[in-house]
Amino acid sequence: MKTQVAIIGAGPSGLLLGQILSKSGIDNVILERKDGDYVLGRIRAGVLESVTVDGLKRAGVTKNLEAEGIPHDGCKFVFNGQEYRVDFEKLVGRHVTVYGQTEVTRDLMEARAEIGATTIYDASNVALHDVDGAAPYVTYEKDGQTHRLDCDFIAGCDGFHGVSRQTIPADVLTTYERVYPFGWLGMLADVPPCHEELIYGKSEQGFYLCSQRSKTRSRYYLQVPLTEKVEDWSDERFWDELKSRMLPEDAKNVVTGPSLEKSIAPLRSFVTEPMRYKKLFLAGDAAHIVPPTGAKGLNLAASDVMYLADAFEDYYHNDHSEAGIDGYSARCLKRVWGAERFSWYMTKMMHSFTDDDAWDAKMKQAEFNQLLNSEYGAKLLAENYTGLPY
Ligand code: RFL
Ligand code: PHB
Repeated sequence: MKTQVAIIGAGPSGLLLGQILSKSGIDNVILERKDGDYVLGRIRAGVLESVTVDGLKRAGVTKNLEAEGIPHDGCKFVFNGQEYRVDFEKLVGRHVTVYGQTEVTRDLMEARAEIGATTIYDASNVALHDVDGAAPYVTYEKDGQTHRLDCDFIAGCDGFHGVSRQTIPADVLTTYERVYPFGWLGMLADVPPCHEELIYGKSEQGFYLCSQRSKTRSRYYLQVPLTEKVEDWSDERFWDELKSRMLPEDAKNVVTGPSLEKSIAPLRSFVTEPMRYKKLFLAGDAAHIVPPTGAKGLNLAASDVMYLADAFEDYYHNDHSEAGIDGYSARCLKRVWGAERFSWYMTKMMHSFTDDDAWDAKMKQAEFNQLLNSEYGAKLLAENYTGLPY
């Protein structure tokens, strides 16, 4: 088989890239190691910046988003008993859209099926070859047979544990990493949200987040030690712990019900530079990870993909111009580092670390006071949360 762009991974990065390229007349094939239902079963992001909405518009996949996405003009912070609403619209004239990653992925999968573009699910042992030569190709196994996909370029959209980044010689890459000493226990339930906007909270027992997917579906998170096991968290224990961390006036609005999903995610900051090696381009979680506190992971994936689509469009529609391709990594990394800083700052301010001392506690309070007391502080948070310039 031969294509112009081989895409590794059918997460949001790979599917969005594939759809934009197909709309632009650039042939592409996606290779995914899991099946479609597995990919859809991963419960992850819920907050879209306008750059992500623009990416979905560019891909022509906004019908459901327009009907079901909920614009949020602000969110609430609760810090050791004090509360503050960040009014995005008033402060920076922008909003975010609440719409789940599961729904984004489903919409992109359906749109890809409609145009008849090729996605090969259950592709095992995907291996990238000759990425530093003129004729790269990918091999994979499916139904007991080895197949070969020849291509001009490879887009590594295969997440943090994928094969693409590992294909790049170690001496070419520089990586930067912070691992946090706690995780987030997430729970999804078909109950109405406790508040019309998201609540990011820090209490004595740790961080909590009240998020939502729709008027009838809620997503909640609790900071937990990495030693916690999800089996030890009955629904009852989860609800009790959540309510005990919240302000009493918010806790009384929590509607409880059986969980649809519960899982623990570790928190990590990670960046690899550069994001391109010869014919291979990394996008999304394959190149960088942010802790979820800033709601940035999916949004960074979308901006990488838009830059990469620009680069391929420049190449294929502009006489094989390599300007976009050559500028890809630097263009992405500028935005990536901005989002890394914001996610790291939000994570530090809103979580209790086991080695926090009295000094750290005072610093966190002083950071929060900047939101309460300074319009500039609040504006900076609103600008970062709703999305840095694209
Ligand atoms: P994904 O989603 O990991 O998809 C990669 C795909 O590649 C496949 N794959 C391979 N395929 C073939 N061969 C191989 N060798 C392969 N290895 C892997 C995988 O099966 C998979 O299908 O990466 P992608 O597409 O870059 O998308 C990134 C986002 O998923 C991620 O950044 C966000 O979910 C992060 N995130 C959030 N981001 C936001 O913007 N807003 C949020 O509110 C938000 N909340 C979250 C989050 C992530 C979370 N977790 C679980 C880490 C909340 C949580 C709890
Ligand atoms: C979510 O709804 O899953 C969500 C929302 C905001 C975040 C992280 C996760 O910061």
